[in-house]
Amino acid sequence: MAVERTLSIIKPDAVAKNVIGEIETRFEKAGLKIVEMQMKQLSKEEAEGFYAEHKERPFFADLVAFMTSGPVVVQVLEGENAIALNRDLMGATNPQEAAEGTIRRDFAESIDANAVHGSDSSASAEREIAYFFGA
Ligand code: RTP
Ligand code: MG
Repeated sequence: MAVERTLSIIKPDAVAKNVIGEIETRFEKAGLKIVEMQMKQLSKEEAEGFYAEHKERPFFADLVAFMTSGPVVVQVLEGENAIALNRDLMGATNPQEAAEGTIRRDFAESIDANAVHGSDSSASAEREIAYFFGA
């Protein structure tokens, strides 16, 4: 398996719940290394651009409103199979469907406030890392 990089976001609900450290510990214990990290308040334009693939979806306005509702931690995780491994650690989009022991099962409130984002493919990872951190 190849060493990969993936874009991770700790979303406003998890930051507000004071569980940044607990979430980072999950990544580190699974062997993922945090190689870039920034806490920031996303602007409406930044959130819209980041989730541009969803702009025609009915939940887009709510998603952008949520992602700009408070600070987030934007970061790059690196490790073997990092993209799929991060998605496994996160769990399903809807926390009610997320497997036991996943971040969303343990820390998320709802499908909107679902604690974390992770790139869903190598193409997404490349685009999303460049979006926040440059090439
Ligand atoms: P993310 O991009 O945030 O890592 O989440 P994901 O891949 O698991 O889910 P995705 O399909 O990319 O959707 C992005 C975010 O939009 C919200 N969503 N709401 N109400 C709905 O049916 C619905 N579907 C998606 C979620 O907050 C999801 O994380
Ligand atoms: Mg997604």
